[in-house]
Amino acid sequence: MISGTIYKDIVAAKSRREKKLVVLFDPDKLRLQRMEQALDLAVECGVDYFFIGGSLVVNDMLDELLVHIRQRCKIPLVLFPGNSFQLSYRADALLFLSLISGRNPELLIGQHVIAAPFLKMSPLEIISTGYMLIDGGVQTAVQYMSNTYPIPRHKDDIAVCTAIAGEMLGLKLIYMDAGSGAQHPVSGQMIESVSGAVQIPLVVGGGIKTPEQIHANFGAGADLVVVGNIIEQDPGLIRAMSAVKSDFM
Ligand code: 1GP
Repeated sequence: MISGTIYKDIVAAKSRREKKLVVLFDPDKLRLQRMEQALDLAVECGVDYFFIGGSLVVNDMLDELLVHIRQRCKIPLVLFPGNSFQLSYRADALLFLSLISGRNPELLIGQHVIAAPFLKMSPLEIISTGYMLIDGGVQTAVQYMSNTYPIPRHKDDIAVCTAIAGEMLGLKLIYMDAGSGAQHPVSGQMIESVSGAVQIPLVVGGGIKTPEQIHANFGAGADLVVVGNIIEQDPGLIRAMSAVKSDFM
């Protein structure tokens, strides 16, 4: 893969109405045997990206994990960092997340200032992302760690205005996340409202468990869907989940 092309590829796919499936690996939650199975299936079934990160990473496994995956396959590795410690040159790109649903200045701009000199020197493709936490029915790790309130799940208008503001600020992606292990994923109605209001690509994740939910999210306007927990539990689902993309080609 030529470096610096991930965002361009995402935009090009969106213009062709193609959809992308993302598997999230949380370095702390990985069980090696299942990850091996997930990697094999991801390659076989054409998973588009791996996101790597978590709200709180306790083990110092990030570099090791990235090297291991890179040895096994060429699927682009995109850092999805919970904080400015989760950075590594061994990935291909980084979602430079601004938590625009919250009002915590550290996660809107503070950590970004700290990380900026490292990122400026790094070979990573930096993708500025408006990260919107949506209430998923349970208090998720990201909600606690970020010290922010999520957007209420039925307040589509707040989500729409937040996404529009993010786009106007020049952010390149909107990521609507109900949080890992959410009881209720982001609703189809909210996805539809937000995707209709912004031009930039839309990433949706949190609590998604079935190929049918992925199909519904793509149909509602998500350009990329992220699955994490459920793949950790049952990597075999990658096959049916990847197959959903062909309905949108
Ligand atoms: C969380 O969107 C991701 O940030 C994935 O969530 O682990 O619930 O699939 P799950």
